[in-house]
Amino acid sequence: MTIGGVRLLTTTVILALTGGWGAPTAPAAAQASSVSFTSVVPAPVVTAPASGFTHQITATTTIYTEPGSPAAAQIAGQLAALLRRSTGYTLPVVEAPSTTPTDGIALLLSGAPPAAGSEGYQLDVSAASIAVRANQPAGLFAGVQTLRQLLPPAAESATAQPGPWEIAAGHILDYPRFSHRGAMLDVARHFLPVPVVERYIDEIALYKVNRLHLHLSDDQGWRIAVNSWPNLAVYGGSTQVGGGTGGYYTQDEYRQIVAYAAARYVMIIPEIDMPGHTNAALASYADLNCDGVAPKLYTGTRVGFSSLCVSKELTYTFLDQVLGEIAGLTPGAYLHIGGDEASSTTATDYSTFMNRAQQIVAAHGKTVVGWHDVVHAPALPSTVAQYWGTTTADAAVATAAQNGTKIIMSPANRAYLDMKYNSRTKLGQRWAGFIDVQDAYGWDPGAYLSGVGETSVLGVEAPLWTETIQSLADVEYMAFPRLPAIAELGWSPASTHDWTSFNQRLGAQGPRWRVMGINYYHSTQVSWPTGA
Ligand code: TNX
Repeated sequence: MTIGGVRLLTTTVILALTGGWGAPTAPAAAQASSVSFTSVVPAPVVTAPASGFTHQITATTTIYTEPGSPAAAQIAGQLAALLRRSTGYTLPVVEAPSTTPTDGIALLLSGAPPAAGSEGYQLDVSAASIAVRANQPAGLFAGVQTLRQLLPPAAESATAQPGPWEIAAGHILDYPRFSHRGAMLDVARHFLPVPVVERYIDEIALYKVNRLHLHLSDDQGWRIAVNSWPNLAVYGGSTQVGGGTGGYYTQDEYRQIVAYAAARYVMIIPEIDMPGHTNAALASYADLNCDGVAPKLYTGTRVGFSSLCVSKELTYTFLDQVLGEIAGLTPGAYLHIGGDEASSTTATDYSTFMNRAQQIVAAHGKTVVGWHDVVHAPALPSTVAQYWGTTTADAAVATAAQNGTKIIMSPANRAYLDMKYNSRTKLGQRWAGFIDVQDAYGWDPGAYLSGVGETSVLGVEAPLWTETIQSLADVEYMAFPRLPAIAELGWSPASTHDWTSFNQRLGAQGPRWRVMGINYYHSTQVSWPTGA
């Protein structure tokens, strides 16, 4: 079979769907797979299982990419690395001109339908081969994440497992509903070191989340080295909530996170929160304070008490230099400037400040994201507002949206991963209410906020604030299983929204998370398979 032959298989699969299936020859060993073709999270746009036969990955399976496609080769390398660990097979990655015989897994940047767009893919599994086709590398990566979920959970194992490695046959065509599918980590309240951030990137990417917003500064800590203002990290980053030693990313470490994310098609969106949430900066430089007196470092969890000095010109020099350095380290289009809970700044000062801050970001070639409070400044036309309210109506946000402002939906009572699941949850907060899986899943980002319709919504984001969160295990406990719920709202068409289906598919992730060592919360709302 050739890569060209793989293309032919598409025709075959489509024939199968229209009733023209002949007598597919399944390998003798093939039997019903333990993993259903319909257990993928987020739900794909079109799923067409071809029941009755499976594809088997074996010791002779090869992973093919087309020549001259380094991005595809890199994605193939990632898949090979994952499966070599668990299967023990060699799984060579081979560049195959279209005439080379293949019987394996083909990852192709050709042959995908236009409907797949830039982030979508088409996946065809037959007895003989697996083909993922995409128009862009991001889509190929997304298709591989789907393929991972079609394999038995043991495929995620770090050590060799017995197999067999069967995948149910069928066809998927898939692409996202929204372009922004985000997660946020607050690394300011408790510092989270690089390996934790990288592991979280791996975990969110499996669910086709393509943005990681890093909340890099707050009252309790400044977490990124800034060469022009070195005390920010060295002093301002020296503690955290509860009084630990805190920490910060060097610029090289931040670049490492950006590169790690980029290799998983995740864009890093850095946030420097302002004018409030700035005690760590104000403590690091007395001159930033209106009265010239530096406050003490802060290790509590109150909000709303700090403000940069709006009337001092030095404040804007500071913004220009800090945001300039961060813009230079960040390939993504966005800089997040917070703007939330500025309750120690007057409304007039808030407008003055946010207007200048937005201009500074624009001058450094980036698009502003702000918490939705920014619409009161008002927002620049290009500024994206992140809705974090707990109500389904906000007149100022609706007006901004009607005037063209794009909105990221993070309603705190639905999408905040730091809210407790219920009254018995030890970690987390409760100010926005308890959020179990059904609450996280049970809303429509395109129709949630009155006056903010689908076309105004850039996407969704699940923030994880870390006042009570200190470790990877804590992060995982709060994110799983709710993060996949928010991820599905961001990716899957509204027409697939169905709790019964989601519950089944989410439950099927449990055995996978066990193998991956993810410390997930066993919500009683989810029908976990036995043993999960
Ligand atoms: C509100 S949401 C905040 C954060 C807190 C969070 C805790 C938002 C934009 N600001 O400062 O960490 O609540 O849930």
